Amino acid sequence: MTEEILRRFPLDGKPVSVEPITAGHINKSFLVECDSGRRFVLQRVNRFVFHDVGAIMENLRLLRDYLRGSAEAPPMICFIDALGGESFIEDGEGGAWRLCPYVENSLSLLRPESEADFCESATAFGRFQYALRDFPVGRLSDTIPRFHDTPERFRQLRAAMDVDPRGRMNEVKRELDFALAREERACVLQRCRESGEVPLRVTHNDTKMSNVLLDAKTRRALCVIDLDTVMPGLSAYDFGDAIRAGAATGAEDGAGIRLNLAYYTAFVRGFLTACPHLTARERELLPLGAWTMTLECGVRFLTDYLCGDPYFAIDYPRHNLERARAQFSLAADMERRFKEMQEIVSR
Ligand code: GN1
Ligand code: MG
Repeated sequence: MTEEILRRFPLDGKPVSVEPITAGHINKSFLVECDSGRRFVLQRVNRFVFHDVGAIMENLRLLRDYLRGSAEAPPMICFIDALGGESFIEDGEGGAWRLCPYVENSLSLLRPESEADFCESATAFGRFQYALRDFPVGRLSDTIPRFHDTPERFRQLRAAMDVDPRGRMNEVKRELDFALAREERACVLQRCRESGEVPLRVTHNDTKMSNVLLDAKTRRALCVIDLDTVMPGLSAYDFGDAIRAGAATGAEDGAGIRLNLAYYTAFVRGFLTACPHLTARERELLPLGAWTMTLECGVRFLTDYLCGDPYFAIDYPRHNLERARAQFSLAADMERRFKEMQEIVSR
């Protein structure tokens, strides 16, 4: 299949190898090498998750045109049009494929290896948001409607509980209690969005460390990737999701993970320096954003576990449950250290 697809893109040479890239829970990616030595990333977009691939590609086009030549923004990864001019290719079996250059001499770190790495990612995501501060946010489509609408994520959890299609509910009583006891506070951010207390921004919405490519030698940020969920959102989403994923003492599915305050501090410094435009209320909401994104992600993993894991790719049968537990462990630690988290932001 990949051979046929590749024939429809302007590669400069013949593809000599196509290897799967295993990072990411959603799309399928392949590293393609041509006989010229040039490398590309071929990607099959997950349509169960992204219903409108055209809308994603149109969002990316709008952003690319807006940021073209902007010195403020970190470069964004751009897809290569197919020979027929399409931004992606239909394979006739429901698959949507697209191609972008592989960024040579770059690193995509699952987790930061130093405070400096993490601060680099903060700067890159912060600059991305800052450079788009005047972009008319309403022109972007919601590629996944209500993506960080936490109350909606709780509704999805309750719907899964009502049906319990895999009979897994008895196994996850403790996790359900943990999440449901926190529902009210978890919905505060969404209320702030709805009341207009904080402005809608262009946000990335999936700000894991691995979504910033670092220069393998200098470890400076090269570009921001994985732009499928760039949508109207709150600054607290991007700050929060980055902290969730990068300022933890272990992996996303690591038992008993806690908050790494030194990494948290490094991220705050990078992000706030890159985002001088945030309002006082936005800054104030950042720690709550970190806690909310962590709890929300746990709720999403738990919901997926109850439903039989249709959404997130898993490596073993209870992987989504382990991920949910890890996120809840991190959220609980943030609760213990919330005052410190707030102080670091206000300093
Ligand atoms: C998914 O696609 P990937 O692996 O970068 C998910 C994020 C989660 C993340 C958890 C579209 O990101 O929202 O935070 O897994 N992306 C989508 O690792 O749902
Ligand atoms: Mg992603």
